[in-house]
Amino acid sequence: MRAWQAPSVPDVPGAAPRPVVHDTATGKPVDPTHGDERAALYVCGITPYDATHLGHAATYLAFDTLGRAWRDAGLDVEYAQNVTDVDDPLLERATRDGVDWRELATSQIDLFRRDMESLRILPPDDFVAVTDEVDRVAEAVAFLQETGSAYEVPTPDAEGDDLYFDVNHPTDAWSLGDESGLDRETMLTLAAERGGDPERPGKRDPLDPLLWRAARDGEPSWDSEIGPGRPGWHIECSVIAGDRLGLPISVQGGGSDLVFPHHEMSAGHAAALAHQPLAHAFVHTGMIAYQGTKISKSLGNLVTVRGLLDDGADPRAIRLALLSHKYSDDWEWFDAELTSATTRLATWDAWASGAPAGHADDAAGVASRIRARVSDDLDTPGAVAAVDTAIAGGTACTPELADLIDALLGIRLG
Ligand code: 5CA
Ligand code: ZN
Repeated sequence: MRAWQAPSVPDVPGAAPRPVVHDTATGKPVDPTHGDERAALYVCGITPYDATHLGHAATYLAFDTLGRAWRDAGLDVEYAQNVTDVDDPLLERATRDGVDWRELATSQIDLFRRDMESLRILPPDDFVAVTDEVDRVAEAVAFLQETGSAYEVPTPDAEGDDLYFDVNHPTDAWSLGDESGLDRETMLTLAAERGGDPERPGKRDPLDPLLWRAARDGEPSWDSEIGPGRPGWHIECSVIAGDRLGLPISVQGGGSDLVFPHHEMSAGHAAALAHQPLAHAFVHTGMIAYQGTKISKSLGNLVTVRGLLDDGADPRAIRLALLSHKYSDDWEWFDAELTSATTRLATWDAWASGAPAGHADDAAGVASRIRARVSDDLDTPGAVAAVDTAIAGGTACTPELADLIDALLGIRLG
């Protein structure tokens, strides 16, 4: 499906160091490309039933920064992102609001595209709706069934049976806990909170996740080689990442709410399908809270990108406010974040558009500090501080330095 309009990214002479990022699976900083000239990024996309909130924006901005850092280091980047355009939360919201689920998804995907464009987020090369991949998912589930990783759970209220993944079926490249490192009790709690069904009778293991939901009355379904139904959640990302990028990819990304079960199970499915690990690194953004709780569509404590823009915010100030926090931290949004980012942006703009007073010689040093900070686990607060320090110290903003700020931080000054 069509992604969104790419922002311009200046080419800047010289090259940044190769980025290292924190890998959740090993708990260590790694170069997830393993020294390759190609970097393959998959980021879990939205479930389109409500507007893009600041938590989404921060997550996609973190991986935008990684893409920019890779490009600046001279790598070829391939990027895929899904859209979960059929799933229980979307269907429930459509029913609640009395709208067609397809129309709800289409309108929210459009809004998301506009928000991403406003924030100058680099689009994925492949922006993939799950409803366009149902055949591929069914084919993958059929393969898992043939090879012993998938089994039927009796489903009296459906046409055919639901299919589940057997987390204990041995695979070469994954065993339960490899990605998240969590103990079983925590896994059971998180599975129940995050779309799993540990209580469902008839499963081999309470943690086994749904691969294929057999057709029910009143629910969307597709005919397929495994009968009529629709994809489970985790398998969509394993199939799309594998098909579009080839396994293993460099980075599987998303918010920390996806560590378990989503990324753990996606890794399990990928291993069972391809005898390969899903990714060299699993990179997770922290959760942004508002009014004391994680911002969430289901909780309703939303600060939306659209709302801030409609109130007159400069999209660059939203970007700068988010970049002033470390991507992997959990933090809380206060309205004052935007005020201070707007003030900082005005100072930066005046610096870039003023007469080039100050020491031009130092500009190259500032550029390498920004590059060093961003490639060190996307330390954008460090990069922002490097610009602040340069301004305070009287360094001139050369056109090359302004281009580097644009290329890495996505903020065009002046
Ligand atoms: N469609 C699935 C992924 S396959 C999904 O989680 N969709 S989502 O719309 O709920 O979230 C989209 C992305 O935003 C995910 O990477 C999620 O981890 C991230 N996200 C959601 N809420 C927050 C938050 N409060 N702070 C930071 N990131 C968040
Ligand atoms: Zn996903």
